[in-house]
Amino acid sequence: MNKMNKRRFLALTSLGGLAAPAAQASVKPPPRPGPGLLTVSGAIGKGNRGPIDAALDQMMVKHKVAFDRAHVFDAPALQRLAAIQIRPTLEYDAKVHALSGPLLSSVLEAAGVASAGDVMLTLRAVDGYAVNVSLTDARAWRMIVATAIDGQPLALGGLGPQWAVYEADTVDAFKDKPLKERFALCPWGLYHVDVKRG
Ligand SMILES: Nc1nc2c(c(=O)[nH]1)N[C@H]1C(S)=C(S)[C@@H](COP(=O)(O)O)O[C@H]1N2
Ligand SMILES: [Mo]
Repeated sequence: MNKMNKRRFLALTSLGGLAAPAAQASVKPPPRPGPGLLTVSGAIGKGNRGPIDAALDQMMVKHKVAFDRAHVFDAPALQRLAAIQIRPTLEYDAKVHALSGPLLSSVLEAAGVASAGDVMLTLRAVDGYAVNVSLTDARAWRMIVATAIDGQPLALGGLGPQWAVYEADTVDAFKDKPLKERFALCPWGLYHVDVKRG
């Protein structure tokens, strides 16, 4: 028995007498969730975190984000949603790349956003860039929350950890625009979505 295990064993036995194997298994801590990568607030379901913390939620405070509860997705939570793949020509290198991740509408559904009626979204990125799109448009454009490019996870410092993006080449609203004008509504480094009902 190593030092840590011994300490834990002593703690267990002092709390509950000689712990049976089943009792020991039941006190095993749950797997530590990964870092929150995407926070959805506003007109959501019951959420999985409380209000914005004025002291510790520094980036959101700087970006003037406010909420009394929110739904935070870590990487496994995003991976659990059905992923789709799109193949847009990107403006950065004029090449086709494979981008994959859940539909933005699937992410919102998982956060308990009711799809009926007018829903406006603010998609906010780590550099403060933010755009407003309606859920109706996001659906029509098949906007995804991309988490991988060409099979590699998107990185913070590149286009990640998430990129809200569509296949501009095949979407009527964008396909005839010059490449440099197709992705203005696609924040890379997406980390927050605010949901408003009209
Ligand atoms: N996070 C973030 N996403 C962004 C932008 C940005 O400044 N920050 N610019 C938008 C605009 S206006 C365009 S045209 C494209 C390309 O801009 P970029 O060269 O700044 O990536 O990305 C869009 N997504
Ligand atoms: Mo732009």
